[in-house]
Amino acid sequence: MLYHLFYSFHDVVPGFNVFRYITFRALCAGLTALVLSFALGPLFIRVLANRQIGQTIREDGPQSHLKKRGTPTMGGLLILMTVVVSTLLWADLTNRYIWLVLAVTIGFGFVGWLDDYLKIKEHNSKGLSERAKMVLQTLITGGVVWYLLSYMSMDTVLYVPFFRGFTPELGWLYIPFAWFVIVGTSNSVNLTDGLDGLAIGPIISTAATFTLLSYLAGHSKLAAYLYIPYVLDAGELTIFCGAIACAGIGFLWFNTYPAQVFMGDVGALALGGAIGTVALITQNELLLVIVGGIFVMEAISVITQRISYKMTKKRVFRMAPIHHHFELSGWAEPQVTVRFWIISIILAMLALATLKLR
Ligand code: 57M
Repeated sequence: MLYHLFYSFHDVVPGFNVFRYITFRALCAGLTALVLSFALGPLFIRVLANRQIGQTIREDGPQSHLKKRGTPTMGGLLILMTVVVSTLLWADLTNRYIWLVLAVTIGFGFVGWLDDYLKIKEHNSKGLSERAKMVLQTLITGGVVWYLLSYMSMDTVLYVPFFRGFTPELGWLYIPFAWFVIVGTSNSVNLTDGLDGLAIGPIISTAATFTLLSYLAGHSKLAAYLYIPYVLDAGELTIFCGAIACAGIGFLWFNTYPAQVFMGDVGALALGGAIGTVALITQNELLLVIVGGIFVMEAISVITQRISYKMTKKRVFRMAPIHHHFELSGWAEPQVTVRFWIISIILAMLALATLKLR
């Protein structure tokens, strides 16, 4: 909205021409997200605590987690509010991708909120059943894929990092593939969110990387220079991703060890769904596997543990997801978190390096 307001005066105030630039508006959105997070965070946490919106802790988990009982949860509402407001203020609201990613974020946020709400109401850690969660996520994702294919003439080709000439056409397989990218990312972020600051760190590095990737995807000359797919209008997603990265930094202030607030499923499912959708629009799905490698590793650890336990009654890890394995191996919680952050930064650098290796 501010973009439309300020830019409409660019003939009168020549300086306002700067609002035309995506890079400038992405910075404005990031700063807005930071200011909102820091200004509203303490109040928000106080409201959650007063309303006793506190976390229930599983008895079968690491004993060190029992002391976290009652930590305010649903902090993801603050992240979502900050991201949505910053995006609405600084993005071009005639851009349809912006509305699509906002709808996905709010839709997945609603599913997560329902889960958190049931956990708090029933005073247990069950929440929404896995099946109900999956059905709702699938419905939202179905809507996204239908919109992309029907209205945005989405290219159903797969771009493979390192192999410039190898671009397989997915055809109808694009539909299950897109489902896998969005729902898979959403649930993997959710699994990762089990230690203070653990999920939000890689979300920041992934969103920051996608801030750049969206800009490149929407810039015809740079996209051609780097041999990456050019997606008309996708550049505006730079603002959305910048807002997520900075809202994440703002949230980390309160979620760092010892956490004053957890994001809850409302935050984790929404942020994962949002990142998956941006990867799909910018056609960087395989690059997301590298950038979001921490989320991938967490999901694989759970799948491996489940399969192994079912087939052999033996566990591969002391406990899954893998962050619990390291905790039970004697690493202090902040050690696991910070080491996972370091890995996610390295992965982001590797993913960016692939841009020059095509
Ligand atoms: C959510 N949620 C945290 C918080 C956060 C299939 C199965 C592997 C599923 C998995 C699972 O339920 N994962 C999803 C993980 C929970 O955090 C809440 O949930 C939100 C995110 N969804 O925002 O609201 C707990 O995580 C801790 N936490 C922090 N700091 C944070 O900033 O310390 C979260 C955020 C919080 C808090 O303790 O209560 C969670 O872990 O429940 N299930 C599991 O992860 C369980 N694993 C398991 O059963 N493994 C099995 C196998 C066969 C897969 C095994 O290894 O044998 C573990 N969950 C817990 N303890 N709590 C088991 C141990």
